[in-house]
Amino acid sequence: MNYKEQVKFLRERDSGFAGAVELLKSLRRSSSVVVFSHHDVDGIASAFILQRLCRRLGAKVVVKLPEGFRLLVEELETAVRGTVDLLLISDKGTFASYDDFFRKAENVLILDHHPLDGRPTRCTVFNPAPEYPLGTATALLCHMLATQLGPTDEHDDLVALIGCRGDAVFDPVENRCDDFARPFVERARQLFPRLFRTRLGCPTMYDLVDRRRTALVNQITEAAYAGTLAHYYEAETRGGAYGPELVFTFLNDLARRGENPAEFRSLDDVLGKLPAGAIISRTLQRFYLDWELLSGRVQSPVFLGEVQGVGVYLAFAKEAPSMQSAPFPAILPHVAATQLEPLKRAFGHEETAIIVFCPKEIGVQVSMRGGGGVINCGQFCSRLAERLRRLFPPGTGIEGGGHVAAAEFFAGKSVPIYAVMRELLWMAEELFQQGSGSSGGQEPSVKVME
Ligand SMILES: [Mn+2]
Repeated sequence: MNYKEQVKFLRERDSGFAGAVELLKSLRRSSSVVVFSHHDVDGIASAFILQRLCRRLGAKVVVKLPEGFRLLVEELETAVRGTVDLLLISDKGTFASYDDFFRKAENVLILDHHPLDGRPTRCTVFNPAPEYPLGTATALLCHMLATQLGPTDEHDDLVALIGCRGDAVFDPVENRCDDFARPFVERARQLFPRLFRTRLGCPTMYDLVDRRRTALVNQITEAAYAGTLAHYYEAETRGGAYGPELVFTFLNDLARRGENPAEFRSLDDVLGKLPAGAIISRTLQRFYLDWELLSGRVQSPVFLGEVQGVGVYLAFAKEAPSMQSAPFPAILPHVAATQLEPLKRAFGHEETAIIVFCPKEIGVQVSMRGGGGVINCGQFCSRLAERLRRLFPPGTGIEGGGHVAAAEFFAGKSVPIYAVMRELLWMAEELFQQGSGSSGGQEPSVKVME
């Protein structure tokens, strides 16, 4: 099936997709739309595609990229006085509580690829996660809608590709691609062969297996990722732009500049000549320095045990100084993930998983990566949150969840470090005793993820 056929198939067979198309089609010239999208690369890419789509359909659109995963009612209240015709929530989870937002909007459309958290009944939901648990990004879902309601251009294509790369849907260096995204990624490869070409060079945060090679699309996506952190760096000096908005502005400026992305040969071609690109470039240099610093801190994780051939390791380390107040896995867990391959090779495991225990100024962040599909990182983190919530009063900011191979846990400052570590080690022991990462217990819901 090629991409066009896949979109047609979804239009005919997927009620969520069809519902989303109908809602967007009903937009009029006077319609007001507010888009709330996730602050990460995929979320920003989604917002870019949705804003252009809504404008093409004639609507007035406002984009918001607040930090954090779940859209909070206070954020909505502040952004929307009165009501809007359409509230679009992209890449921010599928929460049953989003049904409450109808008091601020005539219609609510959720575009998402995370495991469902309850079932919203009033919202229109396009989320293929139950059928395709791996392998898509919200930016791709947005691109599919834009394709159905067409026309799109090469900047929609480029940005959707960046969103997919940001969420590890494909890897040009390892030549890997998840099934659901394959038609789109293959089309993009034809359109932008230079972005996919493997080159020797400094590995990016996305080059986890072969640390000698990379590709331009990985470099662009890493620059965008670093850009989302800009306010943590610039805050120290001159109160710089909020990172996610900086990246969003940059993508729009790049589209306005009108060069064909197929012509890009280097990161400088992409970032150069634009003011926002210069700030992203500067942020990227700071990001590289922090990466160096943190590489030293996660060099020898502790071996905890093995489950069905999966070696489980624990790294205990501090985040970079500028990232102490970031309520998400800013840099350290990404650095730690580069240890998965070397540990596998050095100690002869079939697969590896790494748990990153990271006390910060604002609380404890635990991140989990890898697991080879045997250990479910998302389940592990949501259970850890569940256990700690039983021990501490509500309002202590304990949340956890995520995907099979990448998940997060967070507990606020009032939860002591030792309590999180104790529960974590108990859970690790249970994991080794059961000998399986996914058996037993009912599935708690998913609360936090990237
Ligand atoms: Mn995403």
